[in-house]
Amino acid sequence: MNLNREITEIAPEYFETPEHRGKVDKLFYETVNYTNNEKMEKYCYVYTPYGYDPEKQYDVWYYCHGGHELADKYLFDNGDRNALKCFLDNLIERGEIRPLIVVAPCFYLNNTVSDDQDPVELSKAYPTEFVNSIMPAVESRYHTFAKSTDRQGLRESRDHRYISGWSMGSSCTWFSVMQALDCFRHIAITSGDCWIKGIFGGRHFPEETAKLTVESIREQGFTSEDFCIYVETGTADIAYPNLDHFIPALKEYPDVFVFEGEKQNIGFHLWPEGEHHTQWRLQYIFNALLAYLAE
Ligand code: FER
Repeated sequence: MNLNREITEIAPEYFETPEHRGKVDKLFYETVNYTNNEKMEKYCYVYTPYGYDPEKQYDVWYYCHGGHELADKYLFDNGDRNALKCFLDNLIERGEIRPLIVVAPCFYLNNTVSDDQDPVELSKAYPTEFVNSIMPAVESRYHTFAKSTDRQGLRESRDHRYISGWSMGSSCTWFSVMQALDCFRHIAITSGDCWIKGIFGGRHFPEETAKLTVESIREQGFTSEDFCIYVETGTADIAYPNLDHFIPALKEYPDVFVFEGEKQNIGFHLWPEGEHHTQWRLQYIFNALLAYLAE
């Protein structure tokens, strides 16, 4: 892991179809609609690397999509026209990252985009589904380091779990940090701030947002040694002012966020001119993967 790894553009060859390709499955799971407590079936997408061997254990990386879009465009198996899958295949084939499982979950009810649901409530509810339904569905079906998929099993295997998000998926990720840090150690935030104080709260209330984030981590019994977080956006991205206010406010709490030195647990990276759209999204996640997984 290198939280200070220099950001690099994705070279064109990573978009070429490699010889050895992984697979993407659509995995259905039971969950509960958080608005009315009724049972609901949903799905997520699961990438398994080329040569996936159910006898071996794999790290697992979750990557949550943004607002007004769905997991369906993040990971799919359609030749190799899926950019994320294509560069995962290439990174693994070249031995640049170790083989792992990558999951694209969906935070919308019924896997359907909706403007009726409040984005803050949706992302606040996400960690419950994530830990109670998504992780158990994935990690009982595929071989990760979880010996069981109850909370205890997820807790004991947290060192092998990475969670990440894009845009509103980053709001889901911040809420997951605040509610379920016992279930994962590695966090990657791309272009999204923490919405505990409302939409764009990281910009409007940076000190309070930082304080609430830190308090929730302390209340869960964790310090800076128990997790790490890689944050990335671009200077022309709408998330930039939000993160640029919020992240520096975390510097007030060196027991939880260490920005440099041997015990560093947070890295903040800015792409000059980086914007809030798909091409940049891919650059951001490519670099987050390498920061954590480069061999
Ligand atoms: C942010 C900037 C933009 C953010 C989310 C968005 C969670 C989402 C925008 C959209 O869905 O259109 O800082 O943080």
